[in-house]
Amino acid sequence: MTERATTLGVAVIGTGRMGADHVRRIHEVTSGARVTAVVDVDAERAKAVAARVDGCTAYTDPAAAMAAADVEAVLIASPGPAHEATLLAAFERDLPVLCEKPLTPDAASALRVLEAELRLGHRRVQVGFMRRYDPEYVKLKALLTTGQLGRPLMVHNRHRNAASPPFFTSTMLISDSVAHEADATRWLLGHEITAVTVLRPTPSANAPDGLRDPQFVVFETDGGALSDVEIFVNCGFGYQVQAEVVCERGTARIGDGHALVTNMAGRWGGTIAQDFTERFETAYDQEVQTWVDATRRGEVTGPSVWDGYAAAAVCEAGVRALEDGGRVEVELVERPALYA
Ligand code: NAD
Ligand code: ISE
Repeated sequence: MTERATTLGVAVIGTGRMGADHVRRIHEVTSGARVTAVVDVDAERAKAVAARVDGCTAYTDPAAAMAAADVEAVLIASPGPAHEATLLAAFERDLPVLCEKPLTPDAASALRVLEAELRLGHRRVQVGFMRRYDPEYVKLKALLTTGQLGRPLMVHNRHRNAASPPFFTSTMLISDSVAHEADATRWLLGHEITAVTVLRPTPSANAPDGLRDPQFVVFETDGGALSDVEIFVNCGFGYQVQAEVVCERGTARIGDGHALVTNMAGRWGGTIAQDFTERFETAYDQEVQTWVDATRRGEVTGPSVWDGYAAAAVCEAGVRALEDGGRVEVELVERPALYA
């Protein structure tokens, strides 16, 4: 494939927390791309974000932005329920897409997206499971791949947010947050998740009224491993994502945040990141750069629509387990050859 000579014109759709951060990233950090359009149903927000970038036009309709001559690729950062319509519109123009996780919030809509990409006949989408680009997760995956530790038996994940946004619901702890561990577990182990159990301790007094926070989720995999997730989105003290893989001959653990340890006045310690933009800054930078580079080469790499669909199916089983209690099996269609 020949690499394109000009920079890639990107439309960023959704200019909230994540979208505005991606606009800044493409403008200031990423090479080979420029933001030529931003889209938000909130016109004032779109205009305010567009004003930060020379030559960027604000739109309220994703289809109008995709029709513009200077838009060659699309980064979707609207809320999960809006992703399907935007993905299908991008497929109509055969535009390359980086779609924030979750691909969609449920398995049926994710399957419709998968079927639409299959009709195109080629991959068009990289799904925003950015942990696959985080240097610590990359090291963990590389170590597991060497086989030195033997067969993975269990994964212990902790996923803590300082506070949840006002719109957060009990099911979103699974579909929006644990979606990351569904993907990380599949990717780290190379297994599909076959069943989900969700246990619910008495909610924290610091959780908003009615929010089932924290939750304890257990995945079973087709490789005979277990992966558990503590999801706690109002822990108060910061943003923490940790993973420990227990194997037959040893264990490996990431996310302790020991990059800087201080000793002072009879105490030792460090700091804890306060949000995802801080903890995963390098991962987002790598994710977007990888997407731009692959797109300019005419390729699609990284987490696929299949990965997005599989994570959505796991989360759907998780939401049922949360609501009804007990263990719920994950239902997946057969994996198409496009995603082999
Ligand atoms: P947000 O609510 O801060 O922003 C969403 C923006 O999209 C809002 O400005 C809203 O007006 C706009 N919007 C809503 N519907 C739209 C539509 N149909 N077309 C265009 N714009 C629309 O949400 P957020 O926290 O930025 O999350 C956005 C996406 O990013 C979600 O998919 C979320 O799961 C994902 N996210 C990923 C990470 C990560 O770590 N990878 C972190 C946070 C959010
Ligand atoms: C958010 O959407 C993210 O993706 C963050 O990475 C996660 O920590 C948070 O819980 C989600 O709401």
